[in-house]
Amino acid sequence: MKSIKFSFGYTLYGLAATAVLLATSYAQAGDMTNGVVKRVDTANGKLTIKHEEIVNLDMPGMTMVFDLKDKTAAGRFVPGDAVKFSVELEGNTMVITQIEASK
Ligand SMILES: [Cu+2]
Repeated sequence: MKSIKFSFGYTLYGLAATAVLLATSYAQAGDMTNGVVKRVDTANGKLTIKHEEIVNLDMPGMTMVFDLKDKTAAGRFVPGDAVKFSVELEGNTMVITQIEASK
């Protein structure tokens, strides 16, 4: 009886871990934010973007500077470009992990 209870608990733990993994990958894949590039800083790999609400970070729309995970990506854009991007928190810094021109 004791071993049955133990394995049931282990199964629940496994399900919870799976749910967390699914939630994490959903947030990464689904949360693209629309914005317009306002300033390009290729020297530091940063973009100033006027962005819509960032759902996964619970941030309302505003204009702000973002770090880019791939700093060379800054050179692909010029002010006025409409973009779609994903932002994640790395420590205390918000980092754009994915960005593309929107059609
Ligand atoms: Cu913001």
